[in-house]
Amino acid sequence: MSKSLITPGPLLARVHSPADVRALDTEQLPQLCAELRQFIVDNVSIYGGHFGASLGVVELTVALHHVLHTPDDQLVWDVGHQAYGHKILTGRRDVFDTNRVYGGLSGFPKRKESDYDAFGVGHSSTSISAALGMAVASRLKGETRRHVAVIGDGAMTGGMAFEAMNHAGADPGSDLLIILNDNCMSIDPNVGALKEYLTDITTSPTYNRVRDEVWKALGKLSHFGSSAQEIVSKIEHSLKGSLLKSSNLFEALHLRYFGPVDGHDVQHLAAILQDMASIPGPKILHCLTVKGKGYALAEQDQTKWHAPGKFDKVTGEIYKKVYATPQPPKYQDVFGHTLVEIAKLDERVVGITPAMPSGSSMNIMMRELPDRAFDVGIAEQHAVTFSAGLATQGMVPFCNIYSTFMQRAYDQVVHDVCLQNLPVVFCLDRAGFAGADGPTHHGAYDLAYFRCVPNLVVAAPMNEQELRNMMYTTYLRAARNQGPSSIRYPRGEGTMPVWRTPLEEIEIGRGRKVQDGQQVAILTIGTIGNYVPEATAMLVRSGIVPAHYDMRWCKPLDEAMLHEVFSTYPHVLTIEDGCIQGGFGSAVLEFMADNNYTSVVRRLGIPDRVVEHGEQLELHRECGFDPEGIAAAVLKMVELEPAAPHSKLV
Ligand SMILES: Cc1ncc(C[n+]2csc(CCOP(=O)(O)OP(=O)(O)O)c2C)c(N)n1
Repeated sequence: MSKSLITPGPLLARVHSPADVRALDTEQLPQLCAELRQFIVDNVSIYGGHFGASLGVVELTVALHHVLHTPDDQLVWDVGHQAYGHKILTGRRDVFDTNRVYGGLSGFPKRKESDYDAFGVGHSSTSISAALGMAVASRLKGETRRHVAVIGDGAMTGGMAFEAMNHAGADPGSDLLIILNDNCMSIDPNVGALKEYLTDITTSPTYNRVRDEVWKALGKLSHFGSSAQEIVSKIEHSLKGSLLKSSNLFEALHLRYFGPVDGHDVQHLAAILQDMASIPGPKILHCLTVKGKGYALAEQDQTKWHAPGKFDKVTGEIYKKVYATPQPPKYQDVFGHTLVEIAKLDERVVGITPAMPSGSSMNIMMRELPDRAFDVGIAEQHAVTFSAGLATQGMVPFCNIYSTFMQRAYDQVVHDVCLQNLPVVFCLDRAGFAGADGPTHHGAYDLAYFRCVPNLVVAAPMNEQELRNMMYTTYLRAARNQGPSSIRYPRGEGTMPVWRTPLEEIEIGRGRKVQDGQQVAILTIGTIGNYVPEATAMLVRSGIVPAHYDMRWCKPLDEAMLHEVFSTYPHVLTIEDGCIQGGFGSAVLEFMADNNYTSVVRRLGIPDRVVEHGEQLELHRECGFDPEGIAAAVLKMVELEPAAPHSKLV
């Protein structure tokens, strides 16, 4: 049972499910909004999490739950980081203090968590496709349900959203409402021509006049019952006119466009949503909102308050640990600064990020070399092929994509970059367990999905110095037109307070022996190797001194080093913060089989199941590769699994 420190306001306290929101008079909705907003502020300030996005959709959330009959009606949130209000109104208020905590609520909508979470999300731009699928299913089954996708202007820049609208516009029989939650922000300021377009519609006097007339007419719709369809057609023809229609992007895709409307006027929103229920077919409602609405600091610095961490809700001070001595940097910052250093050596170097300038620290290059760093919007596929295009012209692109989001762009990596052997450097941030964001964000699969791709070399540094040297080495590989490379590193801080080491070229496919030992060799890839000294200290107490190899490259493997390992050690343990199937450990097993060695090999890594959210260390522990888990695995191997009498088959 959770012991939340937060007391909901009196009206919110009476809301146990959306039925209670539906039962309210519309005059009570503003108060519910105020209490819901306060509850979110109270909660996130104490327990952390995403912030500004949920504050921005408080009115939309309340209006939707007042009008829709969820869970029969299907409400799909895009990305889902803005769905805190939805969670609180749908029966999870009293356990909301467990949000994003190990064993607690997920920070994103999740089907397994609640019937009200119609679709699991985390990655952006999926909501329209999913809601359209639901709408078509309802049509085929003869059910009358409403289907609503709520998508931000940032998520709307993703290609999938357009693929889905293109399809939806050609399916007039499906009841789909897309709500465009337009706050002009992604995590960083939204970018691109679509943003300009949405601003144009918002400020165009013609649109605003038309909008007012449409709403006036719409207000009367409910009285006309079955003739609503006819009235809608009349509205469309008489008010919008063909010129206006073809100049509206959404209308051109055959989606009826309504708006823009004030997304903070809850009573008006509820009335509009009610009216729109009578309008059949695919349609879009353009709502204008302010990210961080109601918490002044969050409105002013929307990027900082996207997910600020815990803070003092009165002063707005974001709590940061204070240390007496210099601390190691975040890996993302090592990437950001090192990229600028390399870019200053060679003007062909450019940086690409799909909507993560702050998260990846590409913003450092965007500030220092603005002409050579590109935020392309939430468009991972485009980011990769755009990089490929740059590479064909002799540029040296560093394309930084979180490991989990790179899943989106796999075909582009294979087809556009690697088959053509183009010199793009991929930097995969948030590799391994992402932590509190959970399974939608864990960077579990990249070692496995990249090591099978021809021409690509696959690296993972154990510390900051290795990251810098790998960036420099893969830069040289790209500058010499020798092919594509990838480097993965995790979320969070490294281990070296003094990290600005001289850039050195290192040998591709050459590992590093960290420590000699007997009986057992531990082979690690990436930063998980930093657990080995602690595990070793535990093992030494049991009389076991394992050797440790930091393999550095998952592809090509250091075969000379593996020959040394397999001909010396009867027991070999591989460790990776990545999926156990097909990853680094699998590569080592393949080597062993191909070369007829017979050591006992055990692999630690992310198992073949969905691992939920929690602190990175908690998840490593759960999966048995925290320091204790590593020590236990070595002990078990040595004590219970005697090695074969011959270490090499003849
Ligand atoms: C495929 C993918 N790429 C990147 C992200 C990271 N991300 C999470 S929220 C977000 C911004 C979304 O902006 P918007 O849809 O406008 O919502 P807002 O936060 O402004 O409410 C981004 C880029 C993601 N979730 N999915």
